Formats: sequence, C-alpha cells, structure tokens
Amino acid sequence: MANRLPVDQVTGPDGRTRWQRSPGGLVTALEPFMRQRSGAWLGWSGAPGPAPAQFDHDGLHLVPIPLSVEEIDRYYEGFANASLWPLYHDVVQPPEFHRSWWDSYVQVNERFAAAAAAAAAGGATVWVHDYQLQLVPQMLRQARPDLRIGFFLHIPFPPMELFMQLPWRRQIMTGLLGADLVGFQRPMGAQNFLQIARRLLGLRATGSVLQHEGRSVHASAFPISIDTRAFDELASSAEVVQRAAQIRRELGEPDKVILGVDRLDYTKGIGVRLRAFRELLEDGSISAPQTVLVQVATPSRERIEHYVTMREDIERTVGNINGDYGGIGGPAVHYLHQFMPREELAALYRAADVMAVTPYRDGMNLVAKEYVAARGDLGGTLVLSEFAGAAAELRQAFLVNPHDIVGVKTALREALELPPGAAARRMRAMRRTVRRYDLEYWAESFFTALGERAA
Ligand code: GDG
Repeated sequence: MANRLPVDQVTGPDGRTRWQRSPGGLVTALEPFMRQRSGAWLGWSGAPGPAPAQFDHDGLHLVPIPLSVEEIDRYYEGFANASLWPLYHDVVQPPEFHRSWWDSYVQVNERFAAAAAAAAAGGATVWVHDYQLQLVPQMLRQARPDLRIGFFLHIPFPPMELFMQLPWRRQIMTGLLGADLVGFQRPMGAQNFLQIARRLLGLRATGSVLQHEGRSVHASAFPISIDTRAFDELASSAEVVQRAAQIRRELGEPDKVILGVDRLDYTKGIGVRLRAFRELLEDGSISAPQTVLVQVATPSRERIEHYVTMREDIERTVGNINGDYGGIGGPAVHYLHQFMPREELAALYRAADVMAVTPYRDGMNLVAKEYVAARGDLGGTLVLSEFAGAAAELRQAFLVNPHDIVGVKTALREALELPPGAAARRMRAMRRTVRRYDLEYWAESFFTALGERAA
C-alpha cells in the first residue's frame, strides 16, 4: 500500500484514456519487486473523485482508492506535504498544522486500512509505505489481527526535539506501532523512533525491539536502492551512449558538464548548487560555456505555496546567472523544468562529468545511486550531501555539507579537476556497493526480517 498507484491515467490525442506508469522515487523502487509477486497494490489513482474498479496493468493487480478534491487539499497537499514533509526534513521550511488537515488524514488512513482489510487473504503480509499512511498499521491490525504488517518510511524520521512539535505525535506513534516491523532508511531514523516510543509513550525497549500492547515491534534500517542491473544495462545501451554524445554536442562541446536531477523540492538544495556554481564563475575558478550546469527540475507539488515561491527563486537565479555569464546561444545554466523519459535521464547521467546531489535532507536519494549505476564506463564524479541517506553507502563520493557554501564550491572544483584514474577508482568502489545492495537486496531483507519478526 502506498499513497499512489504506480500508474497515471492519461488521455491520448484520440480522447481515450489509458493507464501509464508514473514517475517518482517510490514507484521506481517498488515496481520491479511487485511484478515478481502475485500481490495487489493499493493506492490513489491520482485523479479526484470516485475510484475506478480494481484492474490489472502490466502484470500488477491494482486497487484504486478514491480521494475527493477536499481530501487532496487537506490530507495530501495539507497534512502530508505541508505538515509532515517539512517537519520530517529538519523543518527546512516551517511546517503548518491545521486540525482540518489532520481530520482528513485520519479519514483517508481509515479508508486505506479498510480497503486493505478487505483485499488481504487470511494471514497475508501487508507492506505499508511512507508518511502519508502512518496510521494504517494500527487501524489495520485492529480490523485484521491475523495479518503480518510491515511499514517502511521513505523519508527521514526526525529527532525527538522536532517530532515533539507535532500536535498529534501520540497518534502517529501509536499508528506506526501497529506494525510488526517498522523500517527506516538509516539507523538514525530507527533510533529516533525507539527513543520517542520510550520517552513519549513510556514503552519498554530491548535493543531495537519495543513491547507494545503485548506484542513486539521491531525498528531497524533498510536502506532502499535501485534495480542496478537494469539501469546499468539501459545506460550502456548503444542508443543511450550515442544520445549522451549527442547531448554534449547540443550543449556546444563543453569541457565539463555538471548535472543536477531533482524533483523541484525545497529539500533538494537546488539553490545551493546554483549559488556555488555562480560563485565559481565569479571568482574565475571556472568559466562558461567551457563549464556548464544542466539542471533538470521535475515539476512537483505545484499547488503548494512553498513550492511556488521556491520555483520563482530558482528561476530568477538561473536567469541572473545566464544574464551575467551566458553568451548568445551559450547559456551557463541549462535549466529544464520538465519530466524526462528514462532513457534521456540515463543519457544525461552518462554525459555528465560531475553529478551534484546536494539536498539539505533526503531519506535516501535514488538519483545518486542511478548516476553510479549508469557509469559502467567508470567516468564521472559524484558530489553528494552528507544529509542524504545515500551518503552512508557512497563513501567515495565528494561528501559535502550543503549549508557550507565554501565546502560545496571546493568539492565541485575538486570533482571537476579529479584525474580520470582517481575518478575511476572511486566510481568502481561505489559501483560495487550499488550492485551488491540493490533493490532486490532491500526488498528481500525487509521481507525476511518481517517474516522472522512476526513468526
Ligand atoms: C523519496 C525520498 C528516497 C526524477 N526526475 C525524473 C525522474 N526522476 C526519478 C529519478 C529517481 C526518482 O525520480 C527520484 O527519487 P529520489 O530518491 O531522488 O527522490 P524522491 O522523489 O524525493 O523520493 C527519497 C525515495 O523516496 C525512495 O525511498 O530515496 O529520499 O524523498 O528515480 O530518476 N525520472 C524520469 N524523468 C525525470 O525527469 N524518468
């Protein structure tokens, strides 16, 4: 179960609607795993109003859950994305709390839980995903004590000092405690959860196991990954390699290409990257168009206020940099507020000398892992924020503190100047990691742990 189904309904030129696989970290991560199993996927279809009947698509059984216009506003854009999202990401933007949003969150979680209770076979395993559905484990356990319930949080779980701001902190904790296993991206998330359970709810904990209402609830880290082999293959295909060369020609054969790929989100630190790039141009460390920055900023959550103002800021900054440092037909920053086909994304990874991933806080960051998976040629260097979950595994990246602009500049410069041999050594080591700890490893280890815990 996840907030969204892995498909979108699209209307073709002939006016007919059809389902198409949708973008996003969660979908990218789970789709191949679900396909191999005979399970059902429950989630919202992405459109307001009554939900279509259950259906099969591309080997997946899909159970759509309806959301009204008001629920999209309050549960999804409100409580999930304007209360929980900023609170769980170190309050990089101030979270807003509204009782009407919370009421809607409870109501929608009840609907998801009821749908799962109806869909699951006796003794089935239910895997609940992410911050939109934190009340589901407890609701589902109440309705169906026979089920084995796992929960995985894709975003960071905040430290107690921040979590305590939440007016409904007890309800959220109790909701999660309905699961047999609660999974986090990093050990720190699990530690935060255990500490809050002890201090706020007075639960007893032994290691990573809590005692709650006569049951054991386990909390630990399962760092998510990608289908490394599939991405590697895609990025090494003749078409993608050719397209990568063509992209460099279209950019005007620059010496160096820096790349950023993110959902346009204030947690991703796109502004940090632009500022560092600008300062490097200013102090003469680099010059355009010999060195260019390509920033793909995928449209995201466009009705939420913080996202509107952030987009304006970023686009103004891009305009300023290009006004000051671009030439005719040769901008310094190539900014694409567009959704790219996967092949094009792979070609961009392949064409980039330096991949810049600088979030202020990020559960994992799959883009960093995709970049590594795409570089079967052992080219390219990765600049990666210490505050992305991926930093725990990709130790050979140039790790940076995104709040330290001087440090980001230094890392970008070093990454740009790194000799190919040294870059290849780092890339080889990171590729070993993402190949070993891939998506299958993640899903299998979560499922195995859930099986052992609930047995
Ligand atoms: C959440 C957590 C965690 C992006 N633009 C395009 C495109 N993408 C794909 C990327 C990547 C995915 O979307 C983004 O994943 P991230 O992990 O970077 O970030 P979130 O969307 O914030 O995901 C995150 C993740 O959940 C999984 O647990 O890692 O920390 O925040 O796969 O490739 N894909 C295509 N075109 C684009 O323009 N095709």
